[in-house]
Amino acid sequence: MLTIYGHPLSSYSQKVLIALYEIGVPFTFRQVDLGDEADREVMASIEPMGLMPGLKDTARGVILSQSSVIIEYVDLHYPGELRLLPEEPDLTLFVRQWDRFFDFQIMQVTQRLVDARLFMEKATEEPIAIFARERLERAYAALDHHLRDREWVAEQFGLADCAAAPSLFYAGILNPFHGYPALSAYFERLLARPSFHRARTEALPCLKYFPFPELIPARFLT
Ligand SMILES: N[C@@H](CCC(=O)N[C@@H](CS)C(=O)NCC(=O)O)C(=O)O
Repeated sequence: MLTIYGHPLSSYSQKVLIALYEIGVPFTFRQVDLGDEADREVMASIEPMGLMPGLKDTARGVILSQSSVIIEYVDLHYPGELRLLPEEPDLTLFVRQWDRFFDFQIMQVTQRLVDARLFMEKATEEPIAIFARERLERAYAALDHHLRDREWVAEQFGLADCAAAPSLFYAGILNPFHGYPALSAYFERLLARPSFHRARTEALPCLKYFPFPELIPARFLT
């Protein structure tokens, strides 16, 4: 009934996979290779820019993109025991706010470092990398403060934590969490979460394509 289009290495795809594993809903994963023209067309038929992930729900005739929207959709129509968005509207806003924080302040900034390495000359890469690392440090400080007395971003594990896991995984490889004890402890809790462990394990064969292989800690390679 549900098909997720994405790639195991893609952070936004992982975010959705983590959510679906948490919810416990059955689905098919259709791996998309954006280097392949036919697959690019498939993705463009789901998301206007051809970005992953996407969702098709044949039972309800729904096609959706945007990781957060997909997760909200599945949480609403195929709820599991653990709800990833709170019932209470004000609490939902709080969770959405932090979900966007991880997407915009962690993942997008990390993506700049990756794009600069992949697509730019060394002389152009360097100033972009300095700026991106400064942004990450600011975001880490904000998260460290927020997570001082919390197990998860909100009262219980939810949407924002699904966004946090892959974005912090990649950000932490490029710019480790030195000097942020609450953030480091939170990241260890995310690593121990079975849903994230499963998504990471599925991505292992592709991790060699990450453009900073020398920075990947050994414990992430098994
Ligand atoms: N806001 C989107 C971001 C989607 C996105 O940037 N996906 C990346 C993969 S992680 C992508 O498809 N990149 C391919 C490209 O930029 O051409 C979401 O939350 O789903």
